[in-house]
Amino acid sequence: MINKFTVNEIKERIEEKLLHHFGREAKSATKHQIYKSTCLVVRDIMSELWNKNHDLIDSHKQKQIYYLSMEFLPGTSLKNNIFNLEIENVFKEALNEFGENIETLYEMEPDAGLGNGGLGRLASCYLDAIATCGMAGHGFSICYEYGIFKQKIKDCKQIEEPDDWLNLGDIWLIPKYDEAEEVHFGGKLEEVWDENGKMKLIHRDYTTVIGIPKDMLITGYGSEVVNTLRLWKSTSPISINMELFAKGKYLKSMEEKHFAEVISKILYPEDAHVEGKSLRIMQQYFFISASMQALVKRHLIRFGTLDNFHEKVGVHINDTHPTMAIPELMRIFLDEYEYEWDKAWEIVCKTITYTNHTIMSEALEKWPEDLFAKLLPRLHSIVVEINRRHTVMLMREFPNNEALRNEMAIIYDGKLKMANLCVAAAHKVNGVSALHSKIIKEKLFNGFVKLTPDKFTNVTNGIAYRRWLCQANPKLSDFIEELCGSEFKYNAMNLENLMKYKEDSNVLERLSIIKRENKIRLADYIKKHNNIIVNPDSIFDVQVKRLHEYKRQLLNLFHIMDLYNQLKENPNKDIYPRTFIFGAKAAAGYHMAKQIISLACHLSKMLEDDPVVRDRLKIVFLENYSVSLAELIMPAADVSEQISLAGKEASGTGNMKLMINGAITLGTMDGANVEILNAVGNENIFIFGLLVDEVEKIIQSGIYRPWAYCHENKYIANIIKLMTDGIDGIVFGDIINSLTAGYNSNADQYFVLADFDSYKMAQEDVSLAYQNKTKWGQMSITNIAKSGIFSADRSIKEYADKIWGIKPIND
Ligand code: 26W
Repeated sequence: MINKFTVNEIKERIEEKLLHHFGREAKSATKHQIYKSTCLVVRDIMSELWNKNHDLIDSHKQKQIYYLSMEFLPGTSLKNNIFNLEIENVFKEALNEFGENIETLYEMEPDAGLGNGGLGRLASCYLDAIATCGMAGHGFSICYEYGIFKQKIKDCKQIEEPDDWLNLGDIWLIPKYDEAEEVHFGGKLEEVWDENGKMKLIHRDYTTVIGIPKDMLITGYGSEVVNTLRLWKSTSPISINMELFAKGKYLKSMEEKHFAEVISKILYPEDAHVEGKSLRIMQQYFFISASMQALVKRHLIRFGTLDNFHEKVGVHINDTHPTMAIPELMRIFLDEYEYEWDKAWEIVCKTITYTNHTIMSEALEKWPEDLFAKLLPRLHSIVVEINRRHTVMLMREFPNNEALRNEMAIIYDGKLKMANLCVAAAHKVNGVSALHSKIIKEKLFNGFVKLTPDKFTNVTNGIAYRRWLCQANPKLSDFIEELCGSEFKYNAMNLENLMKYKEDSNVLERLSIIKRENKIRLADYIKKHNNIIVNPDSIFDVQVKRLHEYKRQLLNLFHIMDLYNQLKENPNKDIYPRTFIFGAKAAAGYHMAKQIISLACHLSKMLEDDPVVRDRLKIVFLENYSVSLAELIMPAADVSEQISLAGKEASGTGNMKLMINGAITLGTMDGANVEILNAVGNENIFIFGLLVDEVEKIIQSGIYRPWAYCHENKYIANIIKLMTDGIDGIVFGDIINSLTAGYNSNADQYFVLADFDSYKMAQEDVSLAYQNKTKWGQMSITNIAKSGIFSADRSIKEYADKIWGIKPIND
């Protein structure tokens, strides 16, 4: 257990920070100063723990895991750290004595939004769980100066604004200037023969970029282990070229500095879509090279040799974005420590593990070889050699299957295929849900499975459920504690004790009151931000996630347009009131996604302007969906929309956050929805839509004719007509075209029209079920009770066991 502090101690510590950092006493300090001082006190407490367990780790010389990810989405830290350290009460009181409310301070903190969506948030949930489980595991990423853009909706269109989170957010970052690393770009390779007749490659004329670590300390719940998320900021060794400056070439004199600083300037707001951009390659290499050099140095200090590197260090690759860790470690072993290829390769393979997060072909990284070679000549030469050896092996194993060999190649058709490099090198590869892991084994990596079946495994995603339940939904969390005790905060499986109350009408009533209070809290936010008054007794039907066609926000909108058409045809139609809540950012260059946002917003206006429908149907599009906004939305949801085309959503994690807050899933047999169904049973979820195999069959046979639906299905025909006539005066031609265009075989790629009927029926079931209060309450409590398996603590224990081979520090 963590050291307990008295209110006075905390007060004194805050006063000390105010005085020494801001030259102020509490009575004259500004809110910002109090906020920052409070954060600094929490940071100190974490640092004290960090130092304590660092000594322990050093003395045990245990293996540590390094989780490499281009993205982390921590959201806010103050509330989370105070909760994890179980010191909220003393802070509350201490701040009270300064006349300050802790909640107000929580609200001041900007989100650290260094990620796009699921992949980044998962990385942050996992760091929380690693610390909670008492393990040594650290993150490495980039200290983006600008995180994921701030989304504004103006005239029903998405506008992107820069997110300068460091303004207040940097309070959590501890710069470590003396641990900076040099990273080299460009230049050329030269062959040099040494006196023993051995050829060495020398890298010359490169540009140097400096990586400066900014460390964020990571706490776990009820744990003394504090780990590190190391974020690298790029800078230049030369701030100004004085020679050029003296010649009056002012811009040129600062070119090198700009080149270096642009690397960590901004997060690519691209989700599940890659473009072969040189800045992205530089970002990847920058943080990988700095991280690997730092790891190797640290290992040498601890052990004096690299021979046991893989026994003490595990490097985990979060999707392919950090793949360069493989050739970069090879480079360090070969060039800097003069290892032989085979020995180096063996150690590297035993060090690397890899998680795949998507099978969408547009999201699989394939770098143009010429670009890669130009930016990273030494790494390129190493990948060429890895590929040469890989090809020899493939020739031996599959002599008669050229197609398979090409598919499995690391370099093919002028491209570096990063996923294949990962699978070739990693000793463990996993997918993120049972279904997804099955698909990667049967499809994407089938050739590799034939060679090394044991390499492949599954770890179903999980969430830092204390953030999503205890912190985001204190009323529900307190009620669970009242019923079942606090054990569920340590072991999520204990939520299952709630099943005892499934028939208890008082408990169900209390749950529905809590839900209503959370809906009112969200309704207040909606009133303030969207100026829409929503009815807390309507069904809150929620779809919050990145905007992507495969996630099918459009199918949701189709259903709403259908309801609208029905109400217009028969104003007396009995439709149970619904509030459809959307939150979604679209990648700035993703035209169709932006059109869909626009459609949602215009539809929202059209419904609101229509007195016949507005009390029964509402759309609320909440701008700037983020971790903090999610914390407000999840507790208020009745229905969780998880309606991706089967086979496309690797796992989903929003589905788990909504489930634990008592929302009922309306979903396809995709990703972790399948496991949610297994956990709660058929009667506590609404499943619809084509199955993976059915989708596959339709695609294979080439029989899909989306435009036929426009003639044969009157509901679809009416929706298309509505969109053609104009919604709030706008005709959404591109959307209509994308679904039905001519005889284009790509039309309706994600089977919106094929799944429409089935979705519509499931939605009718939802409306009916909701009107039976007891039944709905029982469904809801079952969902909460069965959500324990989706705890990130469970996922992390599986990673530790099956993939990383690590144990808690104190074991
Ligand atoms: C810029 C290229 C790019 C490509 C892919 C950026 C980001 C990606 C990610 C793989 C997208 C992503 O976030 N995938 C999601 O990962 C979650 C965590 O495993 C899963 O729950 C989601 O289903 C998956 O879409």
